[in-house]
Amino acid sequence: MNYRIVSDSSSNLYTSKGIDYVSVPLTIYYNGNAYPDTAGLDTVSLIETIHAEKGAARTACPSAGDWISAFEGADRVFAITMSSGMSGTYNAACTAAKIYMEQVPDAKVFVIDSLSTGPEMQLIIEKINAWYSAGLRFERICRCISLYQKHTHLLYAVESFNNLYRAGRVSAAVAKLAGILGIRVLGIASPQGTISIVNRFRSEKKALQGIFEEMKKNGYRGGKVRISHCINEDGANRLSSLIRREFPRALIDVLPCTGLCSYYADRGGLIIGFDG
Ligand code: X90
Repeated sequence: MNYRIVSDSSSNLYTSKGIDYVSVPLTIYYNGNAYPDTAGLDTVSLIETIHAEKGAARTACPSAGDWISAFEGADRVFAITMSSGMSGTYNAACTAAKIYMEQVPDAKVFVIDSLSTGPEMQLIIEKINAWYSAGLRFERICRCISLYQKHTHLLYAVESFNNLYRAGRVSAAVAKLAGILGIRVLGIASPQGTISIVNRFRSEKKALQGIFEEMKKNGYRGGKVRISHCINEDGANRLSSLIRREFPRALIDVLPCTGLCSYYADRGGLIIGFDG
């Protein structure tokens, strides 16, 4: 049996160790150019350019055809998508799974709506890998993943909701919360996989403390934390230290956001996935 994990690029992972892994890019369109969110993208330079030019970009999710191409050659596929509450990528993956299973009758594709994005998708991908290495069968992993998702969470602290507002993903009222210089807004992925606001802070230091408090409120007890940052490695590292002060054995990993999450989390943004 040929197993594969396929996720859209909002997972921030272009590659992954373990089972065969393929990332399906979302695309950023800016100034008449298409920037697929692939390993070839210079994310930092694109984000800095959009900022410097005060420009507006738009994004598009992969098509069902893109997902099918990523499935090809595999008989057992775990397809992990960004929240269906935020993007059409989940619907595209479901259509692709249906077509692929008709075309390849022995193949099985399990589509997972992360109801989240970035680092929470990363946690799911790592878990599938761990269970696969432990020899669990496909159906068993599918059942276990649905249970695991009840124990993972996503928080984000951003300085701007501009791009999410432009894309119609947050209301004008929510966008205004982050509109004041220096203010950080802390949000959580709601159970429906949409943006929900938790609090506002006047400095990054307070925001980091706020993130940590919110993590504990959501059951964090020293387990896995995956932090993705948009041009803010310092902030991500400070959050790691804060967590380690209380939970010295915490399993923390810091990664830069790739294109899609960078564009929406915007400069300074932190996205945190954890289990608890
Ligand atoms: O289909 C598309 O073009 C993509 C649209 C995606 C819009 C949302 C991206 C969010 C990225 C920002 C904070 C995390 C919010 C997560 C809530 C579930 C990251």
